[in-house]
Amino acid sequence: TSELNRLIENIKRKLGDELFIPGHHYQKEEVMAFADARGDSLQLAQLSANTTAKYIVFCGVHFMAETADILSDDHQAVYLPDLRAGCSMADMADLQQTESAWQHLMQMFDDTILPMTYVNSTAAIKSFVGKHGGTTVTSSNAKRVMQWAFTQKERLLFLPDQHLGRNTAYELGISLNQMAVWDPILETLIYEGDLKDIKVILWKGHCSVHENFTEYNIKQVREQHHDMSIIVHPECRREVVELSDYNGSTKYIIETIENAPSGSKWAIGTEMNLVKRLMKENPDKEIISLNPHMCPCLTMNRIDLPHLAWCLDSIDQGQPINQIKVDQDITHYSKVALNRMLNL
Ligand code: CIZ
Ligand code: SF4
Repeated sequence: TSELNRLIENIKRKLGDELFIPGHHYQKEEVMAFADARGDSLQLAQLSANTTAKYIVFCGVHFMAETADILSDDHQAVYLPDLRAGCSMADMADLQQTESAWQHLMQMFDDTILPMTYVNSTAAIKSFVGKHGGTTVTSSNAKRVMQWAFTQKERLLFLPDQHLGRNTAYELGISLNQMAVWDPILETLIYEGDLKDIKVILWKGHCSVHENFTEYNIKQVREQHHDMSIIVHPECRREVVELSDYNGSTKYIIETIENAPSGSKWAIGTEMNLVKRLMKENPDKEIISLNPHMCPCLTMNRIDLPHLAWCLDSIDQGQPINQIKVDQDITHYSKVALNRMLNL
């Protein structure tokens, strides 16, 4: 390990400003130690677009590296240290399924739907959405963007995270019986009641990390720690968000914990590496994971020291591996969707 550390340090020193290493909040500590910036997926993609670095070695998952490639210039290249670092949520909506769903839904609802996608989705889905007048959203701006979307069309198709979609719509005053779920495997719309009442169609996808926080976990914390506040990410199920004290994006969770009074107690419902880091950086507060099993994101954790070293070494040797290059047409329409959001 110390050898790998030295190798990485040497390459970083040698490449200087030519190299930029963004590190997502869910990355392991051993990787984060070498990150030039920390952030959520969109912040990191925007930082990648603003740096002049030639090599962007993205420590995060595949869709984030794609977004960095989409927003950065032609003379920059984005690399992902381990190509197996995907995202199970993003994988729950592929282009073929989405096009087929769109055909069905357009027949059912005429031309009254606007598609929107959480940034946690493949570039192909962002591009589909961009082509059809829609936009991307993040967990920080989901409410504002959804409000805008309703000025465009009567109803929305929200990809790929049903929970962020449901939680956001609910907070905007849309009731659960005005929401339907599209099941891409069965190719059916799951709903009760009258089609014309439906305002939001939720894609049946979820985050396999955030789905692990349950009502039972909340009950346990309430019983065992009477003065503890519970804060969760809106990728958690509606029931869990409902029973929590606070919910919001990664940025919101970090800021809330950092600004909380010394001695305050928190159970956090989000990815393990971030919870661990918050524990370490806020020793004056009592912090636990809402789920005692901690909930790591397995694909985020595939980026480790050996993969980072391997990737940097390949760049140093002049034969870079694992470049993430989004095709031109997809880049164009993904940018349309991303810019609609960024300009709001
Ligand atoms: O769950 C994730 O992967 C999140 C919150 C990503 C991001 O930074 O938007
Ligand atoms: Fe995907 Fe969930 Fe992992 Fe984020 S935490 S990368 S949404 S599986």
